[in-house]
Amino acid sequence: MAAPPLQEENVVDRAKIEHYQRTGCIPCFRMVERRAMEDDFLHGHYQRFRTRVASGAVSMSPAPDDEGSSSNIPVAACSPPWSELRFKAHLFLPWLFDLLVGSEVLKRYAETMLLTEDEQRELQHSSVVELHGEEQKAGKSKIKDSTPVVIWSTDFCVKPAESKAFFSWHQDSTYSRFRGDQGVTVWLAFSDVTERAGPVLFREGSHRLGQLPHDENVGQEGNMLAFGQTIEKDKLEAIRTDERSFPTVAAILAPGEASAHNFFVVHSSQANQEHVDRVGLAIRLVRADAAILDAQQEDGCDAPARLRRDRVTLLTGRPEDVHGFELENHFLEEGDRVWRAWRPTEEFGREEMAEWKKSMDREKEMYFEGRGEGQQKYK
Ligand SMILES: O=C(O)CCC(=O)C(=O)O
Repeated sequence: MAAPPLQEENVVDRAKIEHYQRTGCIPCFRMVERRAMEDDFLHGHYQRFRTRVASGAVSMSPAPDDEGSSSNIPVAACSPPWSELRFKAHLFLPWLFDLLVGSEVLKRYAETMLLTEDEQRELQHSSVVELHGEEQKAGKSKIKDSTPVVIWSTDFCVKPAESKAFFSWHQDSTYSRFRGDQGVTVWLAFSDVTERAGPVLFREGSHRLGQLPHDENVGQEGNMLAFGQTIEKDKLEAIRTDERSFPTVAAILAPGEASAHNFFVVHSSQANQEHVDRVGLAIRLVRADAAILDAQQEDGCDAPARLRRDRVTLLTGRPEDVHGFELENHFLEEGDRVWRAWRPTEEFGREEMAEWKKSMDREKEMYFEGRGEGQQKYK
């Protein structure tokens, strides 16, 4: 089915992209069309999801290996907790999968924000209209042949009403281990995000600082990050007090609007003082060629290039152009080397939950590599 034409307000214009390249973030753009937001579309879906999880009705069948175990002791189905289900929910919620993978706006922003410097230079020669105007509205893009972009992960970021929950100052590159030019987080608002709701705060221009050292504060009260990771004190102080070089900007959003930030951008968010929960979905987008790790990226490691094996969802480009990452929404049919597409069709369905579990296990393997058992827990 052809994608619906983009509305004027959704067109990615050169000014926004130049702003992104200069500051490392876009504080607000409309991702979900206004007309699609009627009837509390996003928040309603989210509420039903939460209610179902809270009722304990989400159950995971045991893996086929367990079912066939020789012990003859039946293995009980388990109910994964919210702290896990909030990750990669697009794999078992068809509405969420379609919202992301079907979004022309997300695709246009993704492929434009993740251009390499060479690709950017090449595109300087294209006119604004060709690149970002009429062609986009017609569902075409001049840059569609560039490197594919994948959804590396998604996570619901929920700060309960009037809670002290916060995210300390950090960079998304730290544990994802992708560089700033390889990854961008698009943060989609599911509720109104006012000044008092603890919006995401960016330090503009901080992406130019590259990877900064972080300290861990595991178990720090209220910190919603898995390891309480925070930029090292002295470095953070230098950035915090330099409002001239790194101005603070808050992502104040209405439902359906989104912000975007480069994986190297220093950001945080403070307590939610509103009487309602603050709800957003962080969509982590990565260039498909980021699966190829070079020796430089591996701290002090002289080993030859190797591939990352994270499971990811293809957003733009062709499955055959993705090397290293394993695709969640495309697979090679055995025998005839033909790519087939996959999408979730049943909410919390058996097959859907099995795919989700496979991806979560792989994500944890990559994210917690080298950590002890006790620390392998998502918040
Ligand atoms: O939801 C928040 O307030 C912060 C989330 C965040 O740090 C991120 O999405 O990278």
